[in-house]
Amino acid sequence: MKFIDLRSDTVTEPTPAMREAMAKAEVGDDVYGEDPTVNRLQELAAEMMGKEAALFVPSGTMGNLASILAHCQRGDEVIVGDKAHTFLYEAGGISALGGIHSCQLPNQPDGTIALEHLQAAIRPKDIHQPPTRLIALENTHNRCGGVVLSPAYCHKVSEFARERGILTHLDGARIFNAAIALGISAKELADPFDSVTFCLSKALCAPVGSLICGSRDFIERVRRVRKQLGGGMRQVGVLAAAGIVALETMIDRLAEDHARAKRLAQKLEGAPGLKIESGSPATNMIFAQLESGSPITTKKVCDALKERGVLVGAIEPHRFRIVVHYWIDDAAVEITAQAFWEVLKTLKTDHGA
Ligand code: TLP
Repeated sequence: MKFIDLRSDTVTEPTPAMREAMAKAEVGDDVYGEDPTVNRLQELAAEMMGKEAALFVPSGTMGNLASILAHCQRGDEVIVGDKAHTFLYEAGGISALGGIHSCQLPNQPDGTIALEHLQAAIRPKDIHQPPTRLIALENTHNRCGGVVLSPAYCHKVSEFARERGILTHLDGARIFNAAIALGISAKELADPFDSVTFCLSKALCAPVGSLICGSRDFIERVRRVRKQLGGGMRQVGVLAAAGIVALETMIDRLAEDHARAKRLAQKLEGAPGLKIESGSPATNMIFAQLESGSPITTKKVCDALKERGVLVGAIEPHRFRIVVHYWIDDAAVEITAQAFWEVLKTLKTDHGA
C-alpha cells in the first residue's frame, strides 16, 4: 500500500530531475576539497545566504552540532528555546560531545524568545558561571507550529547579542519556507546571524544534506569539527548534485505546499473533537489538537488513519503534526480530510461521545 505520508517533509523522496543529476554528477574527493559538484553547491548556498562560505554536512543535526561546537568552547553556554530542535531532538549532542552547557528559555507561541528573558539570562563575568557565548534561534520554528520569525525580531536579537560580544546561530532547517511565507529572500532572514544551517532534505526533496553558512574563518573551523564528527565524505558530489537541483528549482514552489496546507486545515475545521491551533498553518505544517483528557488519543486516530492509507504525526497524546510537501497533491488533501472526518466520527461513536 502506498501511503499518503504527512508525518514530516523529511519523508520526501528525490524528484526525477534530482536522480538524473545525481547519476551524471562530476565528483572528486571532498575531504581534499576536490569535489567540483560539492564546491558548486557550497558556493551557491553561501551566495543565497549572503555569507562568505558554506559547508555541506550530512544532516541538519550535524549542521547545528558542528556550528555550535565551532562557536563554543567546553564549559561555554548557548541559549536555546525550550522548544528548539537543538534542545529537544538532537540527542543532547552539544553537551555529550562538546561539553557545552545549554540555557533553555521559554519559546513564546510565535517561536520567539522574549528579549527580557534573554536579558535576564546573560551571565555576569564570574568564575562560578559558564560564559554566555551563543544565542541560537530557529526559523521556521518547528515545535511552535512551523511559525515564521520576522527579520525585525531576528535583527533585534542579533543587535542585543553583538552589543554583549555574544554570537548568534540560526537553525534555518526550513528557512526557505519562512522566506516564501514572508515574500522575502532567505538572505534577508540569514543576515542577522553569524551562522546559519539549512536543510536540503526536507521540503526541498533532496535525499540527504544540509549546509552550514558563515564567515570563511568560521567555516574553516567547522570543516575541522565535521572531520572530528566523522562527517567528512568523499565522492559526495552525487548527493550535492541533488542539492543544486533543490536550490535551483524547488524553492518557489513551496508556496504550493503552504496553500495546500491551508486548504487541508480548512477541510479539517469542524471535524468531530478536532481543533486546529490558532494561526495554523503558518507554513507547511498544520498543528491540531484533540480535547485534552478525551479517551480518543492521537495514537488511536493515527492507527485508524493508517488503515485508510494516511500517515500523520502523533507528536503528543492529544496533538497532531500534519506536514504538507511536494508529494502531497490535491487528491491527497481530499483523501486525508475525508479519512480524518470518518475516523473521528467512528471513534466518537465507539466511545459513546
Ligand atoms: N526535524 C525532524 C524531526 O527530528 C523532528 C522533523 O520531522 O521535523 N532543525 C529542525 C528545525 C528540524 O525540524 C530538524 C528535523 C532538524 C534540525 C534536523 O535535521 P536532520 O533530520 O537532517 O538531522
